[in-house]
Amino acid sequence: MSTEDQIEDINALEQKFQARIDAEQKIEPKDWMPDAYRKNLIRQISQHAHSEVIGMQPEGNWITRAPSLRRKAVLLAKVQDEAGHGLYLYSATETLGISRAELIAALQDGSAKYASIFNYPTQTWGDVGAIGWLVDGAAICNQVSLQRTSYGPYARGMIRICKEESFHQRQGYQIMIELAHGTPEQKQMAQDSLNRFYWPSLMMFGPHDSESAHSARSMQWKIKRETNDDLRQKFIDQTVPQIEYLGLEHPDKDLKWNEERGHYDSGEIDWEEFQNVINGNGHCNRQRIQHHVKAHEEGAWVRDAQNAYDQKRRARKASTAA
Ligand code: FAQ
Repeated sequence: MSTEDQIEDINALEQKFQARIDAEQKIEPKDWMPDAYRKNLIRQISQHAHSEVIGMQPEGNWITRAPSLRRKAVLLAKVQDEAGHGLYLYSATETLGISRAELIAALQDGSAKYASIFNYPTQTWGDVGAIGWLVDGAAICNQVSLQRTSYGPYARGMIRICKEESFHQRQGYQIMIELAHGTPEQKQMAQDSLNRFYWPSLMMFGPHDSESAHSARSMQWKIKRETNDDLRQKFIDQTVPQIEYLGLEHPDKDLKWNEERGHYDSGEIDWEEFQNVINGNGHCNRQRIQHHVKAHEEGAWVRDAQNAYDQKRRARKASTAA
């Protein structure tokens, strides 16, 4: 086949692929897909997986210090759920032809990112409430729309994950309700956590659409179903009455209802801070990766045992088949 024929062939395949996407058909692992679609998915889903796993650290830091046995059990369950989300998402990424070991190596050498929010420290119990409420709240906003993403394994993973995230958000908001309606010191703790986690939560949605490198392609392929700015706006709007109910002050002093748009206008995010954090210079970036490397090394014996067991099982199967 000549090079021209090959190009024509690829063009035809790409058109057919886009037609399937436009018709809302899911793309499955064994289907033909453009290489750029595969690579973009590996990038996004694996970074999502890394976020879930690294995201265990800030809250995990409070498991031994939770204020009651009940709170401890709830937080433990939530943090374990995040590990599960990471596993679903790593499995979904592996269906695209990349190994878990390669994905982990990319996280540890810094070539793959994870959500910026997890590089902020959790200084008080109020931060655990703010994370559940705001961080899981922002994650749900985004993930509800990803339930309709075009790649089948990712979409199915998202449906399951969203159910669990809703519980996470409620447990965080409940902590905030108790603090905000508690003693003046507790209320102050809730306000302080809201002040520190509000802006970083808005950054979770990524840069403005005009600055977003991947959005146009991802929207065309329906990997993303809503843009960074549209999702951020949804989150801003839904958070206002929640802050009012808590009786706390809104951290955005420029926030104003815009009758014409039917949305809140808000102050500008500190994009310099965002760039610093995603480029590895946030408060906790180094600590988060060091901790991951240590835990991964300490878990080597589990992977070795699993591999040895698999080898034995395969050998046994081969000898009974012979
Ligand atoms: N942090 O062109 P775009 C959770 C990077 S799950 C770090 O707009 P895209 C649950 C971006 O990767 C939270 N990096 O990118 C939980 C790209 O860099 P690259 C995670 C960011 O992909 C709760 C560059 O900037 N959720 O929290 C961030 O089209 C509590 C240009 O950006 C997901 O991952 C950021 N915030 O849109 C767990 C959802 N924003 O890759 C534990 C799935 C942007 O070229 C405890 N992901 N970047 O090197 C997405 O929806 C998208 O990937 C976006 C970014 C919206 C995050």
